[in-house]
Amino acid sequence: MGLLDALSLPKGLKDLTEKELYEIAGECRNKIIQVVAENGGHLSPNLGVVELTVAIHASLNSPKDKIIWDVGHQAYTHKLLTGRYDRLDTIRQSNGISGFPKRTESEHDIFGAGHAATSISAALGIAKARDILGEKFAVLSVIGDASISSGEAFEAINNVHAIKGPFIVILNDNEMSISESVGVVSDHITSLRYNMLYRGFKKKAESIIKLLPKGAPLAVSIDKLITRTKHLLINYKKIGVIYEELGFRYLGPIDAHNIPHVMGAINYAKQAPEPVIIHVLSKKGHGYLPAEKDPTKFHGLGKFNPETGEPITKKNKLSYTDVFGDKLVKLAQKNKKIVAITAAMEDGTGLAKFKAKFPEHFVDVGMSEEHALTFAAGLAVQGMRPVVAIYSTFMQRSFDQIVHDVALQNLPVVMIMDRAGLVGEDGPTHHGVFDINYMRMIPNMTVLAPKDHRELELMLEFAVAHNGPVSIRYPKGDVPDISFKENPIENGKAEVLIENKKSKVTVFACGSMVCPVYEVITENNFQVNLVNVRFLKPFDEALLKQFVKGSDVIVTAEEGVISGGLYGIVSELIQKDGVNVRSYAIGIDGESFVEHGSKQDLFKKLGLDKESIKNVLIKVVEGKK
Ligand SMILES: Cc1ncc(C[n+]2csc(CCOP(=O)(O)OP(=O)(O)O)c2C)c(N)n1
Repeated sequence: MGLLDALSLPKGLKDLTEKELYEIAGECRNKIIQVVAENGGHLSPNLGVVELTVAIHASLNSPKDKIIWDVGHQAYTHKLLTGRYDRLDTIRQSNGISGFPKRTESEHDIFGAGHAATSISAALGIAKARDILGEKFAVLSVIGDASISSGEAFEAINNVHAIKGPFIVILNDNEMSISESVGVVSDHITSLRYNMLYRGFKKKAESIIKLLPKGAPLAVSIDKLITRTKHLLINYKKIGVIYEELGFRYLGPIDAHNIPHVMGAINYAKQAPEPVIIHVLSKKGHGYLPAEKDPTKFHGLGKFNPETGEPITKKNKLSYTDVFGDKLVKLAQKNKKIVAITAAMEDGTGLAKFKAKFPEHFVDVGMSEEHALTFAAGLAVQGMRPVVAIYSTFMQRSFDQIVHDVALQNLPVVMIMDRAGLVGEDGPTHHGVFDINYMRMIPNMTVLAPKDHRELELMLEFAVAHNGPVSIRYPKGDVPDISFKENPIENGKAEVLIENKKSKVTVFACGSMVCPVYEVITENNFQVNLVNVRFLKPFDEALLKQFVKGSDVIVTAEEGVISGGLYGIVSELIQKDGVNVRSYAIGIDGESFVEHGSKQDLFKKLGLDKESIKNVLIKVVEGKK
């Protein structure tokens, strides 16, 4: 039995010696490596903040003091220190704890997350409420060097001057997003890291902190140091002063793996009358060699062997992401107007090969989905063919840019939405289940969903040649094994896959649901028509009318929310024509957010798996639905 399960946490941290705090950190690190090896999850971001998290909890009084994690993918130590040691093994699994902070899970998870750059805004709101209500507690947010360069973080920082302390932002600087951080803000933070003056400053600050008893008020000595250092900085292109001009007191850089140093800084900051930004330097993957060597691979991963760091299941099938990446390279060989854009996810979206082949035509804008879309609109104005690849869930960030900058001006921007549908273990913050709905309602948009890898290739060809905005959605994972006769893509035309003149039941399926429905029909010899929708917008109204005329029931199948989705489209059109035909939806009802869990479990629970589809079709064919 270790210290972790013997103590009452996080309170018990207050009575520990420095040595014991490091012991706790060691136990957390081992537990995290063991659990992520078994369950998959985020590893290198978590290993990078173990000591930092121990220091935060040893210095503050959670839940009275509020700790807010940006993105939240690095909160595993926080979970271990706040009563979830016994449940960490269940993390990301069906009915287990979440891989992100979640308000319903613990009173210590003051603000849920999953998407980046929300923490400073949320912290400001909490601090403002505290001040209005006359309450007394510290508010602290932890944000990475990539997330702090996102728009929302900038907007929040612009408001910091209006808030009183104790208000602390810890900038966790590891020089990494998922891959290397990009952009001027990141360069600026890096220059703070490497500036020799700051190295000197760091040493001095650290030696002073070291001399003081744990938790002692540091205001006087640090103040002196800051004044001196600030003076030097002004002479050195005002590096670092920028944060002070924005209303923060700047402390750092401090070694994030040095518990007493971080505690010294937090203990100072929690007594400061103004907002304080503490710049800490951490190493992603710290303490686990394979992750230190390749922090990108270990950012988020599946099960692996903890001895070697090797993945348990080797990837040997083709994913939609691979198909997209390879096809875009082929298209760009002929079409010199293509520019590929990612928002800090070049590997995840399959653009690494494109970047290697066409570096001048590749742009990583950082974690800035809003900017990515308007930037693409600008490229399109000048006659380029921008292809923006962003996961469905993060494309939500760009909604206004899609409406206002792209669609309203009818600009030919191609929007690629990977991870559309259920993503599994990452849960509700990451499921991409709303994109059919929000894309299809925008005028000028063309909205596509391929059923397999060949159709994705054809749709991509169509999209880069189309004179207007196009979105293409496809799911996480491998392409299906079935092969179909190839039908060319025609604007606004669906594809009839199974036609059964005598049948009174027609299924309209889109994207990832087409193949499982096809298999269920053919394996069971059901007398049912099957239409692959292809275009959610413009929708093939004529074909729908034709099938509605001959059918008693229309079934829709989609990996997304049905209200306003494919079911919404079909039922609106049926209503419009006042036809008397029943309709049935296979999809996600949208009444509650879909929890985390394996894709397999979620599909079963939501009635999207083959067994559920079969049961629906049996009942529909028998007239019982
Ligand atoms: C809005 C948004 N875009 C993209 C992502 C995907 N994503 C998750 S973590 C991450 C990198 C975060 O880097 P940083 O903020 O520096 O934190 P670190 O992982 O280095 O601790 C990215 C791009 C996200 N969660 N939210």
